Amino acid sequence: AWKKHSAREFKTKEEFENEAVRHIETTLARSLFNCDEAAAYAGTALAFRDRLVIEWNKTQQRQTFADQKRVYYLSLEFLMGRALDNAMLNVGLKDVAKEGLADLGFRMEDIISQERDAALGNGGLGRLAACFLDSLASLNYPAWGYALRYRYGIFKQEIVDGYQVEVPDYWLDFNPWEFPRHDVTVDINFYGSVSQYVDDDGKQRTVWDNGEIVTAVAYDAPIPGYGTTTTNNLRLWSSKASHGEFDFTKFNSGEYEQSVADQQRAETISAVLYPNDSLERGKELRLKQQYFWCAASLFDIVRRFKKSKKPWKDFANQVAIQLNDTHPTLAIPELQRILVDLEGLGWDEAWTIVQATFGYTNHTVLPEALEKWSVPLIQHLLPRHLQIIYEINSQFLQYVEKSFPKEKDILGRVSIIEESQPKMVRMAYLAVIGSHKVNGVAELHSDLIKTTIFKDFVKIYGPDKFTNVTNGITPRRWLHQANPKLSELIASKLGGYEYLRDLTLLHKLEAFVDDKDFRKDFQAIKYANKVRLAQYILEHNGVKVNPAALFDVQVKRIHEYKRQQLNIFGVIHRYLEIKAMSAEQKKKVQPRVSIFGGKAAPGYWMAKTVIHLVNQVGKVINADKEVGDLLKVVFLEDYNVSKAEIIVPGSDISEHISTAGTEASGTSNMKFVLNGGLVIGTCDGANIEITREVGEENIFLFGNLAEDVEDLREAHHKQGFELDPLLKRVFETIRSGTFGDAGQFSALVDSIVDHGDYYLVSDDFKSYIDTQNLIDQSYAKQEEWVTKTILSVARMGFFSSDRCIDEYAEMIWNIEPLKPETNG
Ligand code: 26M
Repeated sequence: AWKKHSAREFKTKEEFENEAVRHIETTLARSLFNCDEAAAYAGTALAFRDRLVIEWNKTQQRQTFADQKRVYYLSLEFLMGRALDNAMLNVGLKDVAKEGLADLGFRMEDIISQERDAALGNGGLGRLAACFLDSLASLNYPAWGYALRYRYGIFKQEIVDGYQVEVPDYWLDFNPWEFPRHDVTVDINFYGSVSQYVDDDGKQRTVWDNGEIVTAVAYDAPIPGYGTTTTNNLRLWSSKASHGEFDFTKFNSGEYEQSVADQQRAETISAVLYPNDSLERGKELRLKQQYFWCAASLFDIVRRFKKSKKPWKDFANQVAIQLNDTHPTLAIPELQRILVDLEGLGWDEAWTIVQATFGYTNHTVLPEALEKWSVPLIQHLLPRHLQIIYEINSQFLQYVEKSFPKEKDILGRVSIIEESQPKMVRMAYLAVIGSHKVNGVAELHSDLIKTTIFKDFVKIYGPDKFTNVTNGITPRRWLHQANPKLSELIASKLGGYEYLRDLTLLHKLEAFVDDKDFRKDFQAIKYANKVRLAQYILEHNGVKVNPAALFDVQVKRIHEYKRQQLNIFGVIHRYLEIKAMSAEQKKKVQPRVSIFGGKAAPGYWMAKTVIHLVNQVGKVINADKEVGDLLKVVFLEDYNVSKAEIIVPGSDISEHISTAGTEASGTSNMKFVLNGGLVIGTCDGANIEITREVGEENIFLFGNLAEDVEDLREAHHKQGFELDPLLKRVFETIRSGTFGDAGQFSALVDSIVDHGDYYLVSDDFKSYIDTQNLIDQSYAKQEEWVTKTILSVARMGFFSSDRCIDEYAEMIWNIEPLKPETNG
């Protein structure tokens, strides 16, 4: 009797309306008389959710019975954005829903924009994890994501008087996409003590207990694939006091306040996403988050494995765990602890399993971003794990000593423990030692980690432990969803949407590069997307921009290494040039709109100064009648995934201008090109591979190369350097107070003039300006420009996250897809 599910299928708009209305009236208990956009969103979301849930259950059942290897992606961040549009497109019934909503008096865009972004991430690393989930499901890989269910995601950015102000992002008011699993809980231990005893078999055993216990509760979200019924799971852990709401023993004995305080203390663990994306600050709560999440996830994974009744030696044939950066590195000593202390395996046997299970992805070479935790802090919070880390280190160092008996210094260099005051645990080294594969995220980056931070480890383990998997993006969200008109035009030429499942098929577009109608349509779509972006800018910034101008976009986290300062100094230079022109000369200027967006970490003063400068420069230039439409400058508030979906399709040129060797990959560069924009960039990260794919005539590269950066910095230090004269003029303008009190910007200017210009802004300035001028000339030749953009789109197939996931699956995880049964 329980064999059949009662799937609420709908195929027609009438059936969709029935489902949506049923949810509005019964699930939400609302009368249709006051059905507003929020209610219409809820009804639509719940109707599609029903569809997903059925497939989700089936997928999980199928994966359990199939008895094959699964991959678990451990990431503290999943920057998912909105779910409804994605769900509608994946189920394939967006048009049906659109007609149904129209009958009910609503426009699809308005309904979609009711949803709050799931903003559980900072930037590139978190968005990559989200693209990976989409690809894993679309390619039918059995995969789960594990993260924390933050009550507050990345803060909302408000710009007040030109300054960034952080506002909390409480996103859980109404979230139809998550399912609380109050029956799936794990008790997590902190602090306490370690003791030893001899068990019944005479074996020496270690126990860790008597600490503080916090309970992890699972919340699951369905991850639907595109063009398949496979629906994977994203499991988010929420923390709560282990004794439930509050402790009644304490309550009854008058310790009510303490009881509530305990409850809050527990809930604090999953309360908020840390908003840094580079600087490591060593806060205890952050370490608690990491352990809480790693321990809950591993318990869950091991519990699932144990249900299969397989011997432990099969563990790594059933389980692959990928560490997204070093944030989940504690999973390594945790699995070793489970195997040795709880399951009674021998150390070596356990360690073999651990190494075979984990893979580690590195996302940065910036020294200030490499995670380190103080030994006393770990000793206090996780005493057993510290012992295990020391044992791992001791065995590793013995091995190194044996292999390199003559090298005195190597042991100190590669030790997991840095002999500083206090001692520190180097998490990246632990991650390398505990994994069977380590990968970088673009070719240059993967080469760099082998010659810099992990150089000694390449010697110790050999080069095969280190590999590259160049990042990718999902074409479903970043083309089909964000740019439906372009996606449709491409489908009309390629004979359908199959290219969304195999992006290399885009190469067939090259055949249409001279097709007049196609070019016209392609250009018209770009223009329409720019009109939409112009409307957005008018609404949110009150600045009227001309959609025929060249739209120049730099949207990403604000960081000195990403060099938004280079961009805004370039804008000031452009302004000065225009101001010096005669009316005749001005006629030849290519009008431009400079668009900035991105969040600064709340404690990162230099980054906040850059935001302030951009806003001040915009205020002056936008009001200058002599400049008019020739130059406009806007800073778009609160850049996030759903805003990227509007901004990316509306760009002509986007800036990816990090100091060479600092940006591991970059992924928005791929999104912009896929949407018919071109790139101005340095020879850094994935820009290099984009150049290889689209051809160097279709990208605007400039600046010094990674291999020269070190020497330039040294030269700055030893003999000082001559400031670029054009940049000097820019600084003089700032100092003269043109953009308000110059004191506000002195730290920024001084970092270049007086403090060695670590990010080589001055060294690259001339080359940047020249390249921007080249772009103006190139854009003026519209036919050539359109050719460049079409060819570029046609050549972007490589950058699908599907390719990327297939590479991980084959090289690192050794897993196979599990295809759902297909009908007919
Ligand atoms: C660290 C400590 C405490 C709190 C937060 C952090 C932290 C959080 C996120 C550190 C780094 C974080 O992300 C870094 C990141 O986004 N890296 C980017 O990863 C992308 C995907 O691989 C690359 O494309 C980018 O080049 C890289 O900067």
